[in-house]
Amino acid sequence: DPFASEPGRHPALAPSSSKPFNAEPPAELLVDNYITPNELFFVRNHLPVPQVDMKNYVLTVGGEGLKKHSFTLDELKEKFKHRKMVATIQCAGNRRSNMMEVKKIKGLSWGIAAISNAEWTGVFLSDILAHLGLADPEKRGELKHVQFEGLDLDPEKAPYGGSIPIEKALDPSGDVLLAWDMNGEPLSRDHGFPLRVIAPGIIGARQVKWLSKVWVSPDESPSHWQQNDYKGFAPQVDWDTVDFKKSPAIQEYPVQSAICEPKDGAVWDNEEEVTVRGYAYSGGGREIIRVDVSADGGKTWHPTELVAKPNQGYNRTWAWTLWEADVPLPKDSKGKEVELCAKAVDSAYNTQPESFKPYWNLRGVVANAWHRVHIKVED
Ligand code: MTE
Ligand code: MO
Repeated sequence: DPFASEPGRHPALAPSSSKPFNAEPPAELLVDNYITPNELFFVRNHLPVPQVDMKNYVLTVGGEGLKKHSFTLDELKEKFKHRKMVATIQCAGNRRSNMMEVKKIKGLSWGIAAISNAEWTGVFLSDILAHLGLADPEKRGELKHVQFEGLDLDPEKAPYGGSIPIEKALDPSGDVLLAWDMNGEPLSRDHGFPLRVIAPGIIGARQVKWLSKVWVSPDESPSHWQQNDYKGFAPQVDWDTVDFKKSPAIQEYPVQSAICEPKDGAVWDNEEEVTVRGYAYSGGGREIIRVDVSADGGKTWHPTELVAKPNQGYNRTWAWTLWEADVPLPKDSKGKEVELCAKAVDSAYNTQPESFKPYWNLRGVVANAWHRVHIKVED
């Protein structure tokens, strides 16, 4: 059994799949903490968790036409400046279950909590690439992507992999880290021990765990997850007609928000107002500037208070925002069902679409329509 040596996990992480392990924390616990406790951080594994023997661990760094280097973890820590950064990771499949309400989708039925926030410590990928000589634009030539490989292998012995554009990797304001530490502790086995990529503002899939290789190339990662997964399509594209070559791999996430409390189906005991709490996040370093909530299915909107938010700078805002509001309930709500909706606005004034229907896609990725929760007001 390739899954015989999986790590232990916190009981609050309810798995949507156990082999490989995939789990999200309860949404109400998620918004209790600006920094997600390590044991509650969602887990998204495509393959068995590898067992890494530190006696043999090295990171290989190189690329087409470049000199190859290998670093032990200690060498990486000695050679390059240490950086700390708070960043949110969101799986591109977050909220797939909401999108599935429109039409069935093949894939894990993630709720709203395939997203978490942590402080990471590591070294800048841009510093390592500068060490390879790539800070000089002349040297870059046709090199366009930075590919990552993990130590987890599929049944054909191909590693998990992903890539990001070289511009993001080289930009010191892009803040891409190779991180060994999460909230002041070494990465746990589930989160990529001993080293992972933190490519902030980009979907989780590219933030390769159990990192073994960084390779600069004219091409994107050849891995299944870069080429034939984590891509969006128009709603009419189905499994008979899909051509994965026709759509670019998702990198930056669009603007997102969700209501974590109350829960869908909750019974509410106050007919005047309802207290609503949730998170908001946008990709590409864009800051959340506003979150609006409705208690009448989107007819009228109320402002929320951004109760915990990052202060990381223009197009460099990598961490999520938590928000809260006391929203007046419509008159005569007693005994009735009420639809709560939330939508966020980011610093590029992007906002969330009203419904999933025109955005439904067969992989169920980037599901970011208004989040809707139905509660019953007590009689
Ligand atoms: N890296 C490796 N090596 N193997 C994986 O299966 N899953 C990716 C990414 N990195 C994955 C990986 C996906 S799809 C996501 S969403 C994030 O890891 C999740 O990170 P987490 O498990 O630390 O929350
Ligand atoms: Mo993911």
